[in-house]
Amino acid sequence: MLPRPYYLRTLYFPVRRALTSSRRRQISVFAVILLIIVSIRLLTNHTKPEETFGATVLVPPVKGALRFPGPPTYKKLWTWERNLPQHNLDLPFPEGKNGRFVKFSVQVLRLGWNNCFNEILMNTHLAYMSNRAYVFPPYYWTPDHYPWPRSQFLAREPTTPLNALISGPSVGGSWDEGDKAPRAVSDAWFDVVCPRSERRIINTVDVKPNIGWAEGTDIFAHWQKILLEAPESCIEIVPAPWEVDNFPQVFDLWLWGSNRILSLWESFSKSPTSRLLDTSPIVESAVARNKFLFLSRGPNSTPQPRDPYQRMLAMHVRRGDFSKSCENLARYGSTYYSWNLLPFLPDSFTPLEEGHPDRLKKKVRDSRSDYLHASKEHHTLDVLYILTNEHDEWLDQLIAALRKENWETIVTSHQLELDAEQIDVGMAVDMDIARRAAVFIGNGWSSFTSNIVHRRLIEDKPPISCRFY
Ligand SMILES: Nc1nc2c(ncn2[C@@H]2O[C@H](COP(=O)(O)OP(=O)(O)O)[C@@H](O)[C@H]2O)c(=O)[nH]1
Ligand SMILES: [Mg+2]
Repeated sequence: MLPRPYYLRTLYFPVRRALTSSRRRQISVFAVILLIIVSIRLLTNHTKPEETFGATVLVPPVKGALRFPGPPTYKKLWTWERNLPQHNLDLPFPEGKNGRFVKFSVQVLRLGWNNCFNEILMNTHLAYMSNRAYVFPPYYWTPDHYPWPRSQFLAREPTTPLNALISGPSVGGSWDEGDKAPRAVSDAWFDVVCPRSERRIINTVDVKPNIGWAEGTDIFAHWQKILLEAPESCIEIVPAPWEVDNFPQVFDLWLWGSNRILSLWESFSKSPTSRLLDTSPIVESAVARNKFLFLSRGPNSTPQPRDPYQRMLAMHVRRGDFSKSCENLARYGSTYYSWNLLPFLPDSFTPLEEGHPDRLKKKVRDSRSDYLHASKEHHTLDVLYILTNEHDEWLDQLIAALRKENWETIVTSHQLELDAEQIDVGMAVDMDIARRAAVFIGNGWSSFTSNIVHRRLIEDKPPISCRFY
């Protein structure tokens, strides 16, 4: 036998030595640890692929399980927001160091995005009508809605820059050409331009009792007068003590959930705050990236518009925490939420009914036929998009029922391919797809649905295309 080359001997003998006693124990421990890590990774992997419609469906994460990719840092976007051009003390009035500002420190935080969003928009409108710059905060997540578990939080409290979620005047975008109204500024800039010592503080406890449960337009006019007439540059509106008012917002939940909000539709829907509201570039990129999912899968002979959104019916299946909320809403005798109450929409409020899949199937069928019937051009609706915060058996039953209803393409939120930032703004991505769809069916009690309806109506989508179940 030929002698073993020297380098092999030196490699070989140490291993032989290692396999004795303690080294062998070390290797076994390492192997067990590796096995545990691999098993955890496999068990918590959120992308368990399933085959449906010939496409891979991504099963959403198990609650509390690790999610990959992890949360975004938004490092560049935070810097971009910090450097907005209106963050400049030298700008002429009504911007700059002598500008006019109003910060709504009463705005709801740590609630669903849409409860925050409708308030952000109405407060922007009020600031604009008072010739003051609106001060925008980041979005503070409620941990239950954040797409990642606590173990993956990058900060004690997750926040998202508002410019990731929306674009337009509410987040510092320009007003109409030639409009000299001051542009919105970030709350960090407000601290620079309006140090605490220079702020006039208005507590809602001194204002709200005077207007009580008035019409939306009266509440708006009351605040507008105060903000317009105040000579101070810097105003901060702070909440009444909790014991006095547990909904201390300027436009509070009692208003959003009642017909009193409707008197504001006329001015709000025509306002530049509504008209210039836009989709954020991050949301836009997520929608574009997933467009192929919606392209026609029907026969070539079917007359089809080339734009898949013109062939789409989108349905917001609001589940999860809402099953409980619905019981409460029924108990309080609550009506639809906000713009879902607009009287010219085809589906008016009916007392809460069980959201059975068969009822939703009928709603989809009727909404499709009502729309096609009312439509002057020849249309095809063959793409169904289900936007949802849930993946459970109930949803599977619904999809199975709808599959029998001649939909060539059925896609749900869980099939979207998204990177970390796009996952973070996932609700806005779903809302944007629903905004574009020819027909939208939503949950009348949901602010998520109501904000989709708002944008659809601003863009002149016909009322017959906005339905509720
Ligand atoms: N991506 C996505 N998230 C949803 C959907 N429905 C609810 N959610 C999540 O649940 C939250 C619901 O809160 P909110 O936006 O205030 O709407 P509301 O509670 O229905 O009035 C959203 O902000 C999302 O985080 C959905 O269809 N798609
Ligand atoms: Mg909510």
